[in-house]
Amino acid sequence: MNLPTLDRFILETEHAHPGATGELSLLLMRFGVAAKRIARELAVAGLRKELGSAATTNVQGEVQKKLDVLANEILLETFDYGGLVTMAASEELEEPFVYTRNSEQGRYAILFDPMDGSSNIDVNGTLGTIFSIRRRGEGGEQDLLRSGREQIAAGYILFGPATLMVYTSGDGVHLFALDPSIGEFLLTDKTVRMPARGRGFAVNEGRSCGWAPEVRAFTEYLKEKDPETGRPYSTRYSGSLVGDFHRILLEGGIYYYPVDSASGGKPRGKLRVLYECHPLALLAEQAGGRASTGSEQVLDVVPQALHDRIPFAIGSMTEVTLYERFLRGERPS
Ligand code: FDP
Repeated sequence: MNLPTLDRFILETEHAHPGATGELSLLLMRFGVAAKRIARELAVAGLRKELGSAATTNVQGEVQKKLDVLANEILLETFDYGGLVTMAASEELEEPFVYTRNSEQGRYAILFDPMDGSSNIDVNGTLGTIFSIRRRGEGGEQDLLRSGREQIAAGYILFGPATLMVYTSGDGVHLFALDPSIGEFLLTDKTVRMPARGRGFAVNEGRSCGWAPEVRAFTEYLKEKDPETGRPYSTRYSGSLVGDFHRILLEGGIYYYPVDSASGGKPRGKLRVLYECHPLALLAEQAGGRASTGSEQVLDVVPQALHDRIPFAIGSMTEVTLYERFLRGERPS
């Protein structure tokens, strides 16, 4: 089977848009290169004893794993040449990294979570990298504090049994799998559509003591037996947002990480707006799904600071809409 490579697909898509400069294509292709480098590091990390903590914490006080740091370095280095990117914001960096030698001609800023699902690193579980591409502004960090609708492309790399790259540049969501024998990502699914409803939900229910009663009620509803409405749902929670989102993209359902007010919880939500929620929300909407804080569409959220967090629900239109209804205190009759 002669599947198009990532580069060929990106270039052909670019040619379908007269006037395209080709710069976005180059950026997307670079994420593909970074993905291959990170995948290789992950494959040998256990053998090289590169698992475990790095003895440092990130800006959010979370212990960094060696691979968090390594993936971050690979991504930063990948965009250090070519002159396109002026600024990179990362979960692992307190402030954006400025590419000084690109400052004149660069027209883009990139944002990423280099290693999502870090708790899976030491157990050979699913991991991901989430990324977003925006136009640069003139005002440094402040210019990144904008709505998710200003993203020009977003995607993720999923490191599982196969390495996948999934992206959108506003023209549908496309899925590629890495063929390690030739070192190329090949197109496996074009214009993926998320099912309008699913049968699974992904949430850390062990933390339900800290949730609002409305979130608990929603979860109980999913677990009730009612074959007519396809309940009970099945729980599918991997500890990796990218892994859980990918399942939902293909099979439908909902992932949620609500406000957790219990001690040791996340009173504002756990997931970061700019480099986790916005990019996945763009992918979800492009695939026909929905992403919500419970009261607002995620793409409309304008963060106040680089590492802001929000409560987050993402997935099929049916389940996310239902989640919003529960949070408003409504219940299906
Ligand atoms: P992690 O902190 O391990 O990187 O991005 C945050 C995230 O993982 C998601 O990937 C994951 O869904 C969630 O947090 C897991 O958090 P809990 O351990 O609190 O469930």
